[in-house]
Formats: sequence, structure tokens, C-alpha cells
Amino acid sequence: APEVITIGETMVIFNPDQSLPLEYAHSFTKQIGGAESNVAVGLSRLGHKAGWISRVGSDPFGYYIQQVIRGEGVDTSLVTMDDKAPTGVFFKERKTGDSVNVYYYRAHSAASQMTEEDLDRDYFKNAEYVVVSGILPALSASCRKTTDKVIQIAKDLTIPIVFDPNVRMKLWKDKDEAASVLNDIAAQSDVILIGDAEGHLLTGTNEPAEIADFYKRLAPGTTVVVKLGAEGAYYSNGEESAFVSGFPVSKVVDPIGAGDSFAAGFISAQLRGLDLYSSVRMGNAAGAITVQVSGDIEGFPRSFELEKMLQSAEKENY
Ligand code: KDG
Repeated sequence: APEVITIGETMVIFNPDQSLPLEYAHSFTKQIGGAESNVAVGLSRLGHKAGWISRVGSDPFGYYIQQVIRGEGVDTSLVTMDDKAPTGVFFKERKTGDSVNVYYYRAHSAASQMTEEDLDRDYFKNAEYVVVSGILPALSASCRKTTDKVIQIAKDLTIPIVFDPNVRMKLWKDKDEAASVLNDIAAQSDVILIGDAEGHLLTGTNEPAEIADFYKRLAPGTTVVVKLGAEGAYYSNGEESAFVSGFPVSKVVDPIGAGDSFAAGFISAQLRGLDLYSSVRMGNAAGAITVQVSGDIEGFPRSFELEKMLQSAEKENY
């Protein structure tokens, strides 16, 4: 049985081989991406048993996604194939080199048809963490209910919930709808991993400490980690708070997936019993390694790579 369980939609990515407006891009690398399966893959690479719950279409992309995720060692026994709805896909667009746009083709996808029936309470019995992301409740009304059910199962079984709001404004009606649904989930979570820009969007405040205070008022006892990109991260749990600086990276190739890799590094450290500071540092290290490789999951570190990063940082004193 998995130590960590995630649930969400994974899509096939078409990543253009050229930095051009998408209408002129003519060849693509096929990859997979989905915030929740990304976290599961990250954890699996770090030696943990992770499970991912989802629906894919009964089509070649559905087979492809399962092959990749299973190949990474993630348990997919609760992934089903829907023969009425397709697997979602999305295209990346890189016009200038570093900024990435995404175009989704995911409305009415197989994953968006998920219901509470896709869950099996017994599957959660031995889990140490349940990872909930804010993408799932944005997909459809039934996915929103499914998110609530996952939270309820975790609460019943006293499994801590790690929540990443993963704000994707293309999936929400407006900012208010996103904030109301996502802050409600945050209020029920034990650990909140949030980017500074989305923290600003959801709380109306700017400073990492203010974002953390907003969530601690909403859910006392919660650990809040505000991710600050290359700068590192800030954390606060009511008892202690600190800024943990990021690791220098020579070249950022693809920032997408870094937040998921951070989550995997952080959760892995927590599973190993490390303290909060070291866990955030592990998240930073995983994120820094990931951004140097193209693709969501391709650059996720294995344990020895993380160790190497941490050791060389110690030698150079940061
Ligand atoms: O975190 C990376 C994901 O955002 C990306 O792979 C696509 O899951 C995705 C989404 O719904 O945007």
C-alpha cells in the first residue's frame, strides 16, 4: 500500500522543439504532465511508495500516460480507463526562450469525469500523507466533490493533508471563485505549499510572512511553506519560522514541474523524520535540480543526486 497518495489529471504535453509562436512551431516532443502525478513520480524516484488515482481515456494517450507513470514505479491500481471521454492534452508555447504559455485541450476529459466512486477507502489505510492539489476541484463539479471526499477520508483516517493550491486561472471562472474554493481546502490542510504569486492572489497580501499568517489564522496549527522560486522558501508553523535560501542554478531550462519536485523533496524529508528547516531545504534542492532539465518530470532527482547537491552546497557554505 502506498505511503503517499495523490489524485488528479495527467495530460500528454506537446512541447515545441522551437522557440516560436505556437502557430508556427512544427515539431514537438511528446511528454506527460500533471501536477499530482508529478509529485508521485518525484517521491518514487526518492525511494518512496507513491500511489496516483485518476482516469485516463481509453486511447493511446491513456496507455502512454499509464506506461510512463508505472514505469517510474508509481502504483496506478486505482487508475481507470474511460471509454466515453478522451485523455486531456496540452501544448506549451515558448516564444522567447524562458516564458512558457500553455494551451489546454482538457474540457470534458476522462479525468474531469472522476467521481467519489473512483476512490477506495481501503487504499488509504496505510498512507502517511495525502497530497491534494487545487487543480482537481477546478476540473468539474464531480471532481470538486471528489476532492471533498478525499479530504474526508484523510480526516477520518487521521492522515495529514499536504495541499498545493496550484492556481491555474484558465480553469477558474475568476479570482474570487478560485480563492473561495482553494482557501476552504487550505483551512482543512495540515501542510500548505504555496507559491508567492499564488499566495498573493489568494490572500491579497504580499510578504511571505503575511501569506503564512493569513493561513495560520484560517487553520491554526498548519505548517505553511511559501515558495519563492530561485530565492528559496519561507516557512512558518506557529512555533518556528525561517527563510531558507535556494540553491544556485547555472541555467534554468524549464521551470514547470519545479513546485511539484519541491513537494516531493519536502514530503520525502518529512517521511524520513527530518526537521522542518531541513525538509524545506530538501524541497529547494529538488526544485533547483529539476529546473535544469526540459519537461515536468524528466529532471526530478534521485536520492543520490539530492545528496550530491546538498553536500556540494555545504562545502561552499550555502
Ligand atoms: O505543475 C505542473 C503542471 O501544472 C503541469 O504539468 C500541468 O497539471 C498541469 C495543469 O493542470 O496545469
